[in-house]
Amino acid sequence: MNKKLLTVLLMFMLVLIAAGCGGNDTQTAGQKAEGAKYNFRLAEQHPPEHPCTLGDKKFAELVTQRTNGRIKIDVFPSSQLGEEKSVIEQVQLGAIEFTRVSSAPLAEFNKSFGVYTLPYIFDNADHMWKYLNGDGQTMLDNLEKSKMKGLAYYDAGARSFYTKKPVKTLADLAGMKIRVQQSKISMELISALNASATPMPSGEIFSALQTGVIDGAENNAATMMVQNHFQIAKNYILDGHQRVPEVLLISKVTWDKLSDEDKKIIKQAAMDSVTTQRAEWDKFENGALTKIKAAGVTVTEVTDIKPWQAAVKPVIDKYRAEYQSELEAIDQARK
Ligand code: BDP
Repeated sequence: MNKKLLTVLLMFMLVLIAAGCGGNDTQTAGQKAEGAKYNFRLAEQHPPEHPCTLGDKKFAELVTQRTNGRIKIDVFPSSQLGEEKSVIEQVQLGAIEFTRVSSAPLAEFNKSFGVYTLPYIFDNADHMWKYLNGDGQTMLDNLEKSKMKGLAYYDAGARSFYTKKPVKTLADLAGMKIRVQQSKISMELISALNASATPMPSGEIFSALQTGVIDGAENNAATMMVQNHFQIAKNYILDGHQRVPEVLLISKVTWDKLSDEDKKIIKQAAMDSVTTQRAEWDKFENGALTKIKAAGVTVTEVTDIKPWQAAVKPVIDKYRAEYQSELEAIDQARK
């Protein structure tokens, strides 16, 4: 083979190699290629065994399967890519392509999600899912205004208080410093219960409980267990004050780059992963409650929830006008 031909052949091979492993995004500018290759990241706050992470992984697996390996999504659990608020900011910029976050911090970026932080608006999981699968879907689409696109909801059960000192009644909460999500309405809810709201990222709760910066926090049993909070907060009162759904989302920067075909695959895979997350959720949440009881946590059922609902009613009243259309649709979903 002569030298010239060899050089041409070598150059051709180099071009082929470059096209095959061109980093995150191998499509040329402006081209919404059906066949573009991508390697995306998904930020998850929970550890690998948590139902949310299992849902994320199912989603990633379906996308890879349905694109024959053309789109790869790596799930980064345990807050490896940062806490929720900072992850959302990075998703807005397109620096992180996907995340699963709680609606509460999301509300600071898109106000309508604040409706999910209002207390006792859903009677149970069925009521919530009826809304999420109906009008709740429009809220996912409206995230585009905030440089994101909601793909699907995941379950997060109901949030209840866990404390170092026993809380048997509403009055026992008075004066306690309670960690809340970084959300305005959640803070007002705590104040309405005469406790003192201390917002902080989830990853700081364990040491804040240990050092006495806070007297308690509130969450579902799954989070209380996976974050080891049950080792310090030995009292759990099942008041179920909020049902704050999780949201799986994609950066609008990323979304806009995708071909219509890829958009369809991604949306459908996200919706299909909900079945996995919800099935895992039910098992995991029940198991977590059993485990924390076995670990010596006193679990108190609330026999009469009315005084709790009455105490936080001013919070709903304050926001009723702002969330009128969402609240009406939530009421409708009860029928
Ligand atoms: C859990 C959510 C998680 C939140 C956490 C919190 O799954 O996304 O970060 O609550 O309280 O239930 O911050």
